[in-house]
This record gives sequence, structure tokens and C-alpha cells, in this order.
Amino acid sequence: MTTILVLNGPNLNLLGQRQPDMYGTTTLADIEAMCTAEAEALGVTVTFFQSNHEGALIDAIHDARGTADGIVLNAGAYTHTSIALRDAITSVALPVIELHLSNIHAREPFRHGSHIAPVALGQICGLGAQGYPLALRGLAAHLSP
Ligand code: CA2
Repeated sequence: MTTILVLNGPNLNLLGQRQPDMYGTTTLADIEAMCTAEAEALGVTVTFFQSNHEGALIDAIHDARGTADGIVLNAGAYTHTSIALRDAITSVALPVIELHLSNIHAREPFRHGSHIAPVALGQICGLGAQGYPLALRGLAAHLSP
């Protein structure tokens, strides 16, 4: 069965607890439940990992080779800074959908750039938590057209 890893980066463990005006009131656990329901409807398996550490995220991307068919990645602020994460994505050659809760293009200029976008299958941003099931749907369709 197709397996998709949903990978979340720094500070996203705080979702729903702080800055609800920017990131909403949905918790990461709520997002995992939404993804699990969507995965069931799509007939795919979904796994989850969150870390505040760049190296742990890189390890998770490496580990996805052989255990997952694609990745939904909200790399948080590492999106804008981490060439190492970009290199990890390139090295595993798995399709990645870059995901952001907020519209990074409508925020501060330092959030407009993404090191992930050039090596991603696509990008979803600005749709809040609903972006996650949408990303799963898009990735599942890409993997089993
Ligand atoms: O919009 C997104 O999903 C972001 O990836 C979120 C990152 C931000 O650095 C990116 O530019 C866009 C920040 C995640 C912080 O998450 C928090 C959640 C609740 C309270 C505080 C931070």
C-alpha cells in the first residue's frame, strides 16, 4: 500500500496553543487525525513525525527512502534557511509536497523564499490545517494516477 510520511518541523508541536490568529486553533494531534481520516478515504497509509531539530528531520527524510513513497513536509522556518534539508530531499528522490499553514508569500519578505520549493513536486500554503489532507490527496493522485 502507498505510504506517505507527514513531516513537521520546528515549533509546530505548539500548534493550537499559541498565536491562534496566525496558525489557527487546530493542534498537531488534530491535524494527524484529519490526515488519518483522509488517508483511509484515499486507501493509503500515513505516518507522522515532528522534530524541532534540523538533523532529526534530515534523518527522517533519509529513513523515508524504503519506508515511504512520498512526503508532505512542513519544514517550518527551516524552509527559508536549510540547504541541508533541500539536499536531503534531493538525495532520496521521493516526491515532496511543501506545506505551510500560512501564506508565506503574503508575510515578511524573509519568508517569501523557500529552499524546498525548487525540489518539491508542489507547494500548498495559506489554507491552514486543511492544507494537510489536500496535500495527501495530491500526493496520492501523483503516486497512483
Ligand atoms: O505557515 C507555516 O506553516 C510555517 O511553516 C510555520 C513556521 C514559519 O516559520 C514558516 O515561515 C511558515 C512557524 C511554525 C511556528 O508554529 C507555531 C505554532 C504555534 C505557536 C507558535 C509557533
